[in-house]
Amino acid sequence: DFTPTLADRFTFGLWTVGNTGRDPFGEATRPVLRAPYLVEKLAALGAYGVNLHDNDLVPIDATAAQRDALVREFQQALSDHGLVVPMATTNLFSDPAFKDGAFTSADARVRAYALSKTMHAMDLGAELGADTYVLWGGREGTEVDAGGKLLDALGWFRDSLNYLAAYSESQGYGYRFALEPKPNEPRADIFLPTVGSALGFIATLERPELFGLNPEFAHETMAGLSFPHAVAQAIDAGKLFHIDLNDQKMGRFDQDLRFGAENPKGAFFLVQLLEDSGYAGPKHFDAHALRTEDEAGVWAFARGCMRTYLILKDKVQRFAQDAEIQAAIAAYRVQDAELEALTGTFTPENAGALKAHAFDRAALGTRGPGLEALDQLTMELLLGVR
Ligand code: GLT
Ligand code: MN
Ligand code: MN
Ligand code: MN
Repeated sequence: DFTPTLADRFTFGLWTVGNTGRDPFGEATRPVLRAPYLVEKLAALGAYGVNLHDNDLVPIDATAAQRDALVREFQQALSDHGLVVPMATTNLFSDPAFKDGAFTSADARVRAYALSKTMHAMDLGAELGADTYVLWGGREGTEVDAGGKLLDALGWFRDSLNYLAAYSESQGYGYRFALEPKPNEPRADIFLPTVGSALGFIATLERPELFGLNPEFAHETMAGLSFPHAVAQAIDAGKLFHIDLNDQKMGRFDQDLRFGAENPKGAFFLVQLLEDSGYAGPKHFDAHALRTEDEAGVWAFARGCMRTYLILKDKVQRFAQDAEIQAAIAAYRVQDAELEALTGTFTPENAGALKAHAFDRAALGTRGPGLEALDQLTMELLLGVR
């Protein structure tokens, strides 16, 4: 009946169900909900965990005593309601100090503050049991490039990530770091804008094995790219460390819509990819209720994210068991034992035989692979008539 269980490993951020509806043009439309209350409500809905930025729980100007009291109260709520904190991250975007970047600021003092703040936040995450550390560089970017820092910024970013990985190891935290790309908003051009850029950058780090991706559905969509394609590349590279599920209309401002709300077909192929590849990490919904909603709308939003995932997971199983669909896929994937023997391994003999082989180019170009019929079958399955 599409009711989530802990085994589904669904998580939300404190900042997602706690979103008050503020946007660049208008004030909050909902009151602030405190972290222990959010924990209680998420647990009741069947979530497995809750993630946070340092300042979602502890205000940036809190005293040490205030911090400890808030953390103790939060830990009590977690244990009372059986929720875990699998992921933690740093708010390096709200405070005006970070207006021109954190790790990539041209001001060495801001870069140092960003490192210091992140180490404190890593301490907090470790205290709460998190094993994944997300790095979303919201302010890491530019509006104008007159400052001439493009190459320096990449170097500063790299130095910071190397430093933080060394800190994690020195403390025995064992974090896996997940970079979260986004093309723009709040900066005009954010550094490492896509999954592909982040993958390329990780290869240049001192400890690349400690770094992977936290791709977000909305962010690749904002870049005009396919989220399932991006996630497939992250999986292929062994770098899908975490995932942010939501939805987004292409070419719009950052919307963070309920998972599956806008592009259910893309969401279906994403769920298929996650389920078939055996992705075992948390499934994190990084989205929020529409600004129009009251608190009831917030919980309808959260329940909807999880239900849609489970409904699509059920569709994935039906897809795999649908004889007509599977026959169409089998027909689509043409096999040829003789040629595959020649292409499987390079030897001078295989290459020679392949070069000498006479291909029926016209036949290859004439054959229709049946994708219209296959896609229509998929649509009918999604629309509930098969
Ligand atoms: C912010 C952003 C998200 C990131 C969060 C983690 S913060 O809400 O829009 O995509 O995942 O820093
Ligand atoms: Mn967003
Ligand atoms: Mn986002
Ligand atoms: Mn996100």
